[in-house]
Amino acid sequence: MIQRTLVLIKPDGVQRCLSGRIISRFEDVGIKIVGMKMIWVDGDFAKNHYFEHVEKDFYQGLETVLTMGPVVAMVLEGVEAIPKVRKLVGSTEPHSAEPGTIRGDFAHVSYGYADKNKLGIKNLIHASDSPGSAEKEIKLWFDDKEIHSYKNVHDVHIYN
Ligand code: 3AN
Repeated sequence: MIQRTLVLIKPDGVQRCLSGRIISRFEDVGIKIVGMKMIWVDGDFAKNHYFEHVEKDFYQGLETVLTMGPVVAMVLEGVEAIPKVRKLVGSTEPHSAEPGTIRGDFAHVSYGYADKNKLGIKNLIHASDSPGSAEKEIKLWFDDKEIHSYKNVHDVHIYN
């Protein structure tokens, strides 16, 4: 099934100049970028995006990290793109993320270190975790007119 998913290169990824290398991970597997922009969000927007975490102990650090600079927001499209992108991203804690994943290759910090130093965990990237959250998150970050249907060189091998 062809799915769309929301991916954010968070401010730590943008500021570490990793945007291009992260985007290449998705392009390399044939996943298509159908929407992309740079946006600097505020605390209210962050609370909407992370509504399910607002009451948690780590929320303030999470908001601080998401709002500390612009993010690169993308809508990606591909076959079972939601789980595939999550697999490419790797597990939430960089310390535990497998080598070969984006978080495992480009970050290493543990929850223990972040909590002890009262820091948000800087794990570079966000990716929708289910069809329901992808639908909500794409609506929150993108207008319909910012999402484009077009053909690229992978289509011939995906649709044929
Ligand atoms: P993911 O981004 O892998 O989908 P979620 O949705 O469970 O992870 O959590 C959203 C964000 O909240 C994570 N990306 C991470 O920055 C932060 N977070 C989640 N759990 C913790 C935790 N136990 N301690 C600190 N930050 C956390």
